[in-house]
Amino acid sequence: MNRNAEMDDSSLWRNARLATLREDLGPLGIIEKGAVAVRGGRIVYAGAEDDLPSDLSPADQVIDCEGRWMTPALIDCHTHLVHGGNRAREFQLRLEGATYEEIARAGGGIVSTVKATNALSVEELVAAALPRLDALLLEGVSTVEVKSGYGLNIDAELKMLRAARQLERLRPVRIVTSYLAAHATPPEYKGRNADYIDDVVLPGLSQAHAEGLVDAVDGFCEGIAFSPAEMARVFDGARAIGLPVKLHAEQLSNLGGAKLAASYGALSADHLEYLDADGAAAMAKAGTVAVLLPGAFYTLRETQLPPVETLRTAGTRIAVATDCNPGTSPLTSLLLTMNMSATLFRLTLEECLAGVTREAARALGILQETGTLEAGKSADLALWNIEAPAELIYRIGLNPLSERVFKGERIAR
Ligand code: DI6
Ligand code: FE
Repeated sequence: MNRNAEMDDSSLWRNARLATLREDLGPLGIIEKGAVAVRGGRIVYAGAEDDLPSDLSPADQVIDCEGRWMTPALIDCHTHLVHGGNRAREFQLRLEGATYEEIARAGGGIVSTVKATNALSVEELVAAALPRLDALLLEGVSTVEVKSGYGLNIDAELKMLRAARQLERLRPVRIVTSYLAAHATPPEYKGRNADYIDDVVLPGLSQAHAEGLVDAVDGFCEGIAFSPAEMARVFDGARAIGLPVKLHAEQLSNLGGAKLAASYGALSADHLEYLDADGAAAMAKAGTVAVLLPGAFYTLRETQLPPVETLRTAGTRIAVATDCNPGTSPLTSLLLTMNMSATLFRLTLEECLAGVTREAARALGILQETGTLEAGKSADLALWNIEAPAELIYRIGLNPLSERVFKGERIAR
């Protein structure tokens, strides 16, 4: 991946068709014949070229987009990108009939990735994650959320978060971290979730926070993981140090996790196949974004669809993400994620595109900074070789990215 040697102080992107994703401009926030002016890495104008204030033109660099479509750079708001090993063998076993829950209860699943992750150094974790990160970036992604959760002891959880932060220094990308020690119970704490929370999850959170490694606190609320009451203790810990929360909820059953998350003002509740109307309403009221993860739905051959119509009726915001993880979603393509969201979940074009831009930014609490083409935000842009936005969600396996811009800097494909 090449980076331009020098960062131009000012640039002007003209002759573009903009899908700004600004809600006040109607579906996709489209501006035909648009221009985007950038100063010091930030958007100072995104609108009709005809209305461009004269002091913003010329610029150090003027780029003729030749009528190409521009969107905000894409955001993957739910990944487990940093981890050791892979679970191809488990995939093979599932092909022979084993279920995800059976594998998890037999000590496979998450726990096998925990072993592989514990065995690696920070540098090795970074090296393992980079190809996955690069795959995302090549499709126009500029922000990636990365969770811990395969360490399950304090040192290894911190190691994962340090690796995640390191990625930001090695690539032109914004990394947002989530502390997910409450992902699974390690074998040495089997049947003793409360002790695991006391000994590892909460003290590890304090340490990680003290080192500036945590942007939010996550958990896996499920029969095979943590109960709502247990998650509430973790969330109390997050609240005590002023960190926002989010939750893997209602993925395999309905335990009321989404409602719990909403009661803590969570940024998002994720998965949600088994969510009920009560949970959707509680999320809408709290402003908690529903993050749908079609890669896990697909990989697990889930048949229970997330209640999309219920979410729409409730007015719950919807984002979509890869859930990139070695067990249930070995997926490193947001374009394919959008296609799956459309075909499997019947999300509209607007929902798919907003789901990887504006709503994904909202789910990470960074909508002020990125996620739409709007003056004041970071100049995180994606330019596409397409005739219409629907092509972004329609094709399977074609990457039409022309170029990506991160904080005003042009990144060659
Ligand atoms: N839900 C998931 O789909 C992943 N984690 C989670 O809480 C699966 C993690 C794994 O199987 O490794
Ligand atoms: Fe996940």
